Amino acid sequence: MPSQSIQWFPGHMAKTRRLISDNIKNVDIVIEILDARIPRSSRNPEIHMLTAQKPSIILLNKSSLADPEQTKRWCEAYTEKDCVCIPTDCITGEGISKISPVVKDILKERLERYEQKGMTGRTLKAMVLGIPNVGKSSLINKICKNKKTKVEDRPGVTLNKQWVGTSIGLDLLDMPGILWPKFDECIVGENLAITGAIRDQILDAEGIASCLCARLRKYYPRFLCERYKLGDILEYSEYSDFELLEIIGKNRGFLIAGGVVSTERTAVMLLDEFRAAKIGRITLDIR
Ligand SMILES: Nc1nc2c(ncn2[C@@H]2O[C@H](COP(=O)(O)OP(=O)(O)OP(=O)(O)O)[C@@H](O)[C@H]2O)c(=O)[nH]1
Ligand SMILES: [Mg+2]
Repeated sequence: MPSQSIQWFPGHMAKTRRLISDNIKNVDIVIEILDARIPRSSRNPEIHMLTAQKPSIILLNKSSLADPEQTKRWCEAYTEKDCVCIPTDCITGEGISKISPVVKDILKERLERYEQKGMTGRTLKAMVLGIPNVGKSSLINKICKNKKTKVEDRPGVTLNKQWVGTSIGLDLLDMPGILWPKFDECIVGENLAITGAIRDQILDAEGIASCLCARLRKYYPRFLCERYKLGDILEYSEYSDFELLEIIGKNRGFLIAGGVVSTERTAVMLLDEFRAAKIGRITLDIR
């Protein structure tokens, strides 16, 4: 299970940080993509250091999987004087058409300067940053309406930088996902694991699914009880999160020899169903 003591910093994270610092001077703006289901846990605490205070916009992506009320609150919280935050979804297309006008508005003084110098029609350049698997490459494909970058449902697909031209006056730089060396709180690591930003192969599925049970019973008990036929959540107040996972497996008939519940299969199922929003539209960082 991820915890403060575990270092999530494989070699390519160091390479990605170098890639950011080497290329940041060539861009006008940073598009920081957060996962709308974990707007706090998916925010890189190092980002300001790495991006040298470039203008930025924040996208809360995968918004169709997140709790709409929470997305609204997080957007308001992240929209400040120098920062605009919009919810987006690369599957439904929500918010995608707002990106270009917002970027041009933030950079309007720069655009005016270019115009005064006779450099009209200069394409703006944006670096797309965010944690692994958050949808950086998907966003670029959606904007350029073409499958220019490789997309897969696992973290660590994009391994190098890639410039992609678009028809909206914006060149986009796809980048590998970035995590940071140490999480300040266990919750951050757990949320990143639950949503799929950390390779499942290095995780303990039952531990992570138990963390998900903890969040769901606390914040979305009705969704949890409805999906897994649990009745009233209060009946389980004496049960640990792992015991609750066992009950879910029992109700689903995930049994092995001797009538024992396969908590491993149950864990994988619960994480899959959460990631596909089958339990409901859920946000794990509650505001
Ligand atoms: N539901 C939903 N799925 C999305 C969205 N954006 C991306 N995905 C899915 O998330 C997975 C990862 O997408 P990618 O675009 O490869 O993510 P990435 O940030 O480029 O990932 P890395 O290159 O590994 O860092 C794919 O299965 C996408 O289809 C979204 O807005 N909504
Ligand atoms: Mg990618």
